[in-house]
Amino acid sequence: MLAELSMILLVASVCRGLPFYNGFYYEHILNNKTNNGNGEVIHFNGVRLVVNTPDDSLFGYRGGNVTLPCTFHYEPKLNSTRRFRVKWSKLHNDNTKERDVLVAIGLRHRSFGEYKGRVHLIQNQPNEVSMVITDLRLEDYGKYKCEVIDGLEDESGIVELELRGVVYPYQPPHGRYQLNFHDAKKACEDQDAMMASFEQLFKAWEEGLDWCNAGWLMDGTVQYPVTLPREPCGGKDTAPGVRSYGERHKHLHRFDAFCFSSALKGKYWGGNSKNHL
Ligand SMILES: *[C@@H]1O[C@H](CO)[C@@H](O)[C@H](O)[C@H]1NC(C)=O
Ligand SMILES: *[C@@H]1O[C@H](CO)[C@@H](O)[C@H](O)[C@H]1NC(C)=O
Ligand SMILES: CC(=O)N[C@H]1CO[C@H](CO)[C@@H](O)[C@@H]1O
Repeated sequence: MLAELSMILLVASVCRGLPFYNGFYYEHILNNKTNNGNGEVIHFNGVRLVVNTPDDSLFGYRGGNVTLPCTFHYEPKLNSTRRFRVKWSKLHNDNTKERDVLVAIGLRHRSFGEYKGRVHLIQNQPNEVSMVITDLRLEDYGKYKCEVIDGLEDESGIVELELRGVVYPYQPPHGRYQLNFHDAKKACEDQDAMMASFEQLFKAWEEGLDWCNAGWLMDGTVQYPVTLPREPCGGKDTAPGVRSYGERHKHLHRFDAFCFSSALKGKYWGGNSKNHL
């Protein structure tokens, strides 16, 4: 009876320690973690898994390739190699949701959604799990999470990818402030571009973009960049900066648009908006 009870406790406490069940994880627990008999899993030699990613953003061009670096090591160093699983995911712009990009276990790997066939791992060293994205798309910019999972631990690092490109204001031929959010998004896409993010507009402002008409951004806000404060542009006595009208009604309110376009070095895809620059 006592033996039976301790058996149940053991199983219960082992299960409680698992964030999720899959065969892979469980196998490691059984083989690579010791059990002190009280149903408590002891950390294998106090080994810590460390994942390294670069602090600085990486830059790519649409149509180009980019490598998102990621390596890991154990502290203290292990004498033998361990099996691990790698998962790359993309964080949503508000950092809450994630989307799977690539999952690899040993030599098997799988890519997902719009990344299918465009991503692969490179492992030039045993502990490298960098990911290459080929044929970069405008929507690929953002934060990627490199997650290494083994029986002991699950650690991750973040890599930020930016696309080099041009932000430009767009106003349709029939005049100013004609576009609701959805029209603006489509107008950018029709020019082989995408609606700009706030970060992209801010960067363009830092590089000197000055435009007096307010335009939609990807996050549903309406803003405009002012480098030289002046009377018809919000007032002479105001500070230069990106001015915001805040979030606007996506159907009812009408403004211009800020679009973002990127191309391999030497090419320029600006659509018909060159007139406006
Ligand atoms: C990107 O990588 C693919 C496959 O490795 C290669 O065929 C292509 O030429 C590369 N593109 C550029 C722009 O380097
Ligand atoms: C690795 O090997 C060295 C010497 O061979 C040994 O002292 C050390 O404890 C080993 N480390 C681990 C984590 O097994
Ligand atoms: C089942 C399993 O993956 N066991 C691993 C336990 O750890 C040793 C090295 O520490 C690996 O060689 C085994 O493959």
